[in-house]
Amino acid sequence: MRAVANGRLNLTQAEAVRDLIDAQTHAAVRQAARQLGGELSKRLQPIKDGLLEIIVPLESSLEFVEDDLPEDIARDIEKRLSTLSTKIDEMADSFRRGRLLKDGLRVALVGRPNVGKSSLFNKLLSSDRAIVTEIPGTTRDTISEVINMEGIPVLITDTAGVRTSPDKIEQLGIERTRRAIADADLIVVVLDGSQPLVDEDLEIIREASNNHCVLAFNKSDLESFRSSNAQEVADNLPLVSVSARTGEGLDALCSNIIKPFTAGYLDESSFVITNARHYDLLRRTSESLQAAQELIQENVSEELILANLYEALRFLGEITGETTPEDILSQIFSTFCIGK
Ligand SMILES: Nc1nc2c(ncn2[C@@H]2O[C@H](COP(=O)(O)OP(=O)(O)OP(=O)(O)O)[C@@H](O)[C@H]2O)c(=O)[nH]1
Ligand SMILES: [Mg+2]
Repeated sequence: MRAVANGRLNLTQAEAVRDLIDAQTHAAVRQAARQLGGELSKRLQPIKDGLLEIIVPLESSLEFVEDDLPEDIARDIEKRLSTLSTKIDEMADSFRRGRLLKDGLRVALVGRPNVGKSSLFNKLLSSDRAIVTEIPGTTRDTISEVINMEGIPVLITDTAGVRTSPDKIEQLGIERTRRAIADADLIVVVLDGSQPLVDEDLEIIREASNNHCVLAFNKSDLESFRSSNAQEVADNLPLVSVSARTGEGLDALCSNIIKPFTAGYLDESSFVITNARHYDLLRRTSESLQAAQELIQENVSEELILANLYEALRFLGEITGETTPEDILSQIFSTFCIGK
């Protein structure tokens, strides 16, 4: 990390320091460290250079050519712009995973009383955080803890079992369960697989299936366990058999929890955009590049095309906080010979 050693950080590196402090998992630390090492700026540089290589001939043609851009040059510029915007779009798209690494997911464990939500919660945390008893209605208040699922920080919430209860405290707890359901990115409906499903289970499944959800058939260690009875009620929902007692099926549960959000692209080694400001500027860069491409196709004057290209450069410069349009201009004319 030479950039740190010589004591000067650019904007993205300063942002990385903040991310490093906030990081909740090793994967988030790794991404922040890469950004601190200047990786984002290094990845942006060839794109900026590529843009300058388009801007310079366009500027010179503005000065020396009276007519429209020659057809072959226009097609060449169009091709280069499309390559650059593909690169930008790839970087911007990585924000989906980057946001996940940084902000994580909210997952609520929901179900009838006594199905084993708190037991599962404790097993996932590897600690006896929540009270577990054989008495239905044990959990009164929601409790949340962050756990690491394949590099993603997951805020997992144990909730009060859902049922109609005359008990005032339990009713308040169930209200909080409803709030946790509303806040969750995904709901794990916990079911007691050692018993036939009842109407309340079906009602909870129906409600949860409006959101991302996974059905966890718990107590797979018991003789009377059967997960098959759920298939007809929810044949399109992901379903896992688990035992909070033995820990069986927990890995499968975790991978089903993160699957809808990672869509199979969990590549630890790839660099990702983790910052909403960077994402926003990349999107805007891409829009400017697309606008420039359309103008070239329409044979519009070079000035208008250039305006979009300068705008794209400015957005990229804003990411690292290094460049202003004036700097870029003087840079162009000092480092490129345009044949004057
Ligand atoms: N055999 C077996 N028993 C379990 C398992 N998970 C939970 N239990 C038992 O089921 C009972 C209820 O467990 P809890 O974790 O308190 O259930 P809960 O869903 O949190 O219940 P409420 O807080 O009342 O809504 C306890 O006696 C647990 O020991 C399991 O995987 N296997
Ligand atoms: Mg409980």
